[in-house]
Amino acid sequence: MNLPDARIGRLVAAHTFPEPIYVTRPSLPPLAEYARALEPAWERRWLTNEGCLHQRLERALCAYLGVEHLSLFCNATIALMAALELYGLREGEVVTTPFTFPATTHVLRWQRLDIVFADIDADTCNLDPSRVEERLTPRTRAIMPVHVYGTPCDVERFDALAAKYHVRVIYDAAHAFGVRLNGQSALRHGDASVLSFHATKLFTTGEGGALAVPDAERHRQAYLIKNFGIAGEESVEGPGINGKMSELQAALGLVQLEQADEEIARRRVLSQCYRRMLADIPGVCLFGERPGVQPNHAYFPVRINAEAYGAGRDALHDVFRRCNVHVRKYFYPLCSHFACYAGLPSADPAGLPNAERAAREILCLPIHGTLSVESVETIASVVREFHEALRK
Ligand code: T4K
Repeated sequence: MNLPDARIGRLVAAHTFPEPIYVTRPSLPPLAEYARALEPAWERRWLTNEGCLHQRLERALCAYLGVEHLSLFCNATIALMAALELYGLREGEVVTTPFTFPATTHVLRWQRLDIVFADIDADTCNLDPSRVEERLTPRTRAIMPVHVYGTPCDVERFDALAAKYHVRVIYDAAHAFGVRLNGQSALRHGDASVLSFHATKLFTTGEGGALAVPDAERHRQAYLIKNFGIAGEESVEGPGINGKMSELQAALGLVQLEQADEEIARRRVLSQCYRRMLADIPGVCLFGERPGVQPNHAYFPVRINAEAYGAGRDALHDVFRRCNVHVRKYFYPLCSHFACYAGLPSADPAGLPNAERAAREILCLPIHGTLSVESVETIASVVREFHEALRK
C-alpha cells in the first residue's frame, strides 16, 4: 500500500504525545494510603497465609462483586489451574477459544488436557456455543470460555450445553471484574469463574486473581488447593500448590476497592467520548453496548475494516506508535497460531474464520482512569485523520 507519507508525517507531528500513552495504567492511591492499609500486617508481622487483610479483602470482594464464595489467588493463571484441579480435570478434551491471552490455553496444557479450539462469535468475539457444540465428543470434559474485553459470554447457552452433555464450564473471567448481567454478577454462571488482578486490570493487586465457585465446599477445596493441600498441621488432603495471595497484595486490593466505582465511572466517560468521536468513520466498527449488561469498560477495542477505512489495523497501529501511543493488538496472534498449538487439528485457520478475522482487525485503544478526555479526543482524531489522509 502506498501511504501518503507527507500527510501521515504531518498527522504524526500534530498528534505526538510527549510522554507515552499506554493501553492501560493502574490507578494507584497515594503511597501513604497504601502504607496505612499495610499497618495491620506490620503490627501482627503476618505477611501471608490467610492473614486478616486477605480475609477482609475476600469478604469485601464478595460483597462488591455479588458472589458468595470467592477465593483469592496469587494470579489468575494459577487460579485457572486450581479451577481445573477442583473438578478433577486432568484428562480428556476441553473446548476453548483461540482469541484470548496465552494463559487460557496454557493452563489446559499444564493440566495435560487435550485442547480443542472452537470459533468465536463475530460480534462479541466470545466463544460461540454453536461452534462449541460441533466440537464436543465423548472425551469432552469441559468448556473454557472467556468473557473477552469484559463482554459476558452467552452464559445461558453454555449452561444448557453443560446440562445436556454433562461437561463442566470454567469461565476465564480475567477481564470481567464488576461486570453485571441482568442485574447479577457475571461470575455467577458455570462451575467456576476466574478473575485477574494483574497490574493491567482495572482492579489490581499488582499480581493477583480470584476464583469464584458456587458453594462453600468448593470454596474450602479451592483453599486447600492453593495452600499445598494442607488441612491442618498434620494433615495434607491432596496435591495442592502455592497459589496464595499475600497480605501485601491484599492491602493494595483493599485500597483499590475503595476507588473501583470511580475507576469504572472515569472509564465510562472516556468510552462515551470514543464512541462519540469514532461513530461515523468509515471502516471503524465499535463493539455494541449489549442489553442487560452493566459493563466495566476494561478495554476499548475497535475493528478496522481495511477496505472501507483505507488501510488495515496494522497500519493504524504503526501510526499510533509513531505518535507515542501504545495501542495493543489484543489478541494477535491467536493462541492457535503459537508453535506449541498450531499442529492441533482444531487449530486449522479454516475452522476458525471469525477468530482469524478478529485477530487481524482488532486494535485496543488506551483506556484507564488516569487518561484525560483530551488525550482520548486526540487519539480519536488520529483514527479519523489517518482515514482522511488515506482518502485524499
Ligand atoms: N486470561 C486472560 C483472558 C487474560 O487477559 C489474562 C491476563 C490472564 C488470563 C492471566 O491473568 P494473570 O495470570 O496475569 O493474572 C498483559 C498482562 O500481563 C496480562 O496479565 C493480561 N491478561 C493481558 C491482557 O495484558 P501484556 O503482555 O500486554 O503486558 P504488558 O507488560 O505489555 O503491559 C501492557 C501495558 O500495561 C503496558 O504497555 C503499560 C501498562 N502497565 C503494565 C504493567 C505490567 C503498567 O502501566 N504498569 C505495569 O505494572 O499482558
